[in-house]
Amino acid sequence: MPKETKKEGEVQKLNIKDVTTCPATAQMLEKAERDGVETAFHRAATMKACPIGADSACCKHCSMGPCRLNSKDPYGRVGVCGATIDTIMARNFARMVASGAAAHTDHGMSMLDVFREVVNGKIKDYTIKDPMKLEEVAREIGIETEGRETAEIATDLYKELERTYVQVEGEIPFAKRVPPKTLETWRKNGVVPRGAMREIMELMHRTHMGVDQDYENITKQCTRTALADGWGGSMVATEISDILFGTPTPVRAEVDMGCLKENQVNIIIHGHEPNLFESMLESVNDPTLIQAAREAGAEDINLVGMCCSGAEMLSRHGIPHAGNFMSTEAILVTGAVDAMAVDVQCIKQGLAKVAECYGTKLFTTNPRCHIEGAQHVEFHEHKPKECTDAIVEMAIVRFKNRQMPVEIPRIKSMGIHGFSHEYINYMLGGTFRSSYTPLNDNIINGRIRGVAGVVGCTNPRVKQDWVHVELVKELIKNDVLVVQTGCSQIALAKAGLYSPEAAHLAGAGLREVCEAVGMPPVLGLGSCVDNSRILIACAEMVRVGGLGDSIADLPVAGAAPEWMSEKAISIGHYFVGSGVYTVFGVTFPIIAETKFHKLLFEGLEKLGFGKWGFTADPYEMAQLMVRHIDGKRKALGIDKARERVLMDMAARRDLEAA
Ligand code: XCC
Repeated sequence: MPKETKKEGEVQKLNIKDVTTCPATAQMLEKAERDGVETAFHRAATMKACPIGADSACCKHCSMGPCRLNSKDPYGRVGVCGATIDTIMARNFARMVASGAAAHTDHGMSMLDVFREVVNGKIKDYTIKDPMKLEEVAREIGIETEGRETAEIATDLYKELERTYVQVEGEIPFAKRVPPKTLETWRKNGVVPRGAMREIMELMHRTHMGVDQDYENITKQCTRTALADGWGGSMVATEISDILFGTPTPVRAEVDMGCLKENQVNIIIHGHEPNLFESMLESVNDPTLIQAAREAGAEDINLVGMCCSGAEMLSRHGIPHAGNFMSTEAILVTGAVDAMAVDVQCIKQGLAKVAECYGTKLFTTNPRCHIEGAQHVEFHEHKPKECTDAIVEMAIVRFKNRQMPVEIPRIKSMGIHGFSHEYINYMLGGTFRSSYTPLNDNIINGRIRGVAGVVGCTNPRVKQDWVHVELVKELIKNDVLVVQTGCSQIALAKAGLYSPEAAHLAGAGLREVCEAVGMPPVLGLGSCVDNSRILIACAEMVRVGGLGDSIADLPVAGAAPEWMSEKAISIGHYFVGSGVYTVFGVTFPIIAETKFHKLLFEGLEKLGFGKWGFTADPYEMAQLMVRHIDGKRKALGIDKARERVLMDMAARRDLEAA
């Protein structure tokens, strides 16, 4: 990464245009450097990634090591215990999956805890906002709903979904949603999850020193654990959040740092669990607190989201979103943030220092996540407003005593968000015949070539947002409909791809569908746990028919072009386990051409699963995905239809030119 030399007492200067394509973040990085404030971008420039760790050629699971193998000669030696490179890499990879799955599962469990207490009447501040969805989910997993009270169904649903976590034998409840042929593949390979806790525990055990030392067998449990995340922990998080807080429907909303307002008390919520954010939404609308803000000289209270809880609230309520993972420190540099409240996951410890530099109050709220230097105000689901009211009050005090000049980038982008699986169903099929049939039909007739999920983080090792945006532009140009979640969704929203007008960037076929339905060519589904909406959409595409019998038959692909977290690896692996070709960017933590690498990139597909792919280049990534989609179209015998449409497209172009 090009950089200038650092003088004593100064922050390492970056070539900012090399590290981000987000203009607001760039503006704030320049200011940070003027102010002598360091961010993760600066630390990434001065801290070279460990080359041994990057290749996963290091084992530190016991104190006979840590053992370092040589990634240039991976089979040249083994660890002290005799562990081969394949065992070491498989164990490291599996532990990333275990950690990522644990994060989503613990999040889902928290949602289920709230649901239980709402159902038994102990929590009064939240209610069941979407009883229709409650019934649908209950019906799908075999709970009787006919003529029963919502409370009764909810009690049964709680008991049933609890099995997702604690069950020790059998299959998790949402296995019932998996297309039969995909489920058959899972059963044949012994990877149907029993309960998420059991799978994660067993994976941690098997990757302990001296237990599972066969990379293929480790991968099996790794797949089972990842599936327990996608079809378990994450899916429960999404479904329960929809039931409690409402299922998203399309909503216009603004994204980027320009959502901050100079004359208002600005409060940012950053993290993952929607209950904190929902309560904050109540607090900022409390007339007493609004009055207090006005008395302090503010025009109002401005609530804004970041990262995944932001993406979720953007989808569900149209709350403005200020930016993705690599902008969380940069936004504090505006000096305009009066409080940032965080809960769990993707909260950089570096936030504490930047917040201190600008006098921003940084609050941790979850017992799982304290940060040295941040003020902890614990959030209790039974009395949620105690925490969020207190944070608003302290934000007002900070507003009143703002010490520094405020600089807010005047950049924001309007788009449409909130495309849940349920709404896609309705949007494509209409009120009285809601169905995925039109989607499948348009794929079969070739207007839409296929569907791609582009998701995941941003990472200071690559130019922020650039890989996401270039990849998605390439895909839609090639008539691939893109669905998104998390920080990737925010990257594209900032780039303006969430407006229906962005349809002109799509190929003729996709453009036609978008214009007919009035939708953007890129659909945002929410946060990272909401990747489970993509799984449900895939299952629905199989169920509707015409595109094969299993998810592995569908002309679909996935990508996380700028991933950084272990959760991303778990997500990637549950898509692969479900039958989807999934391409990651940045770097892949496995040595190419080893046996374990071949298993992930080729072998799993032969067993009926999907497979992994890797390239850091967005154009090559698009090519890999489009080629895979075309291969699936060919196997389904619908490639001819596509050719016909291509001719139609050419004919239309001639017409347009005439
Ligand atoms: Fe985190 Fe979820 Fe990644 Fe963004 S996309 S950096 S995991 S906030 Ni979820």
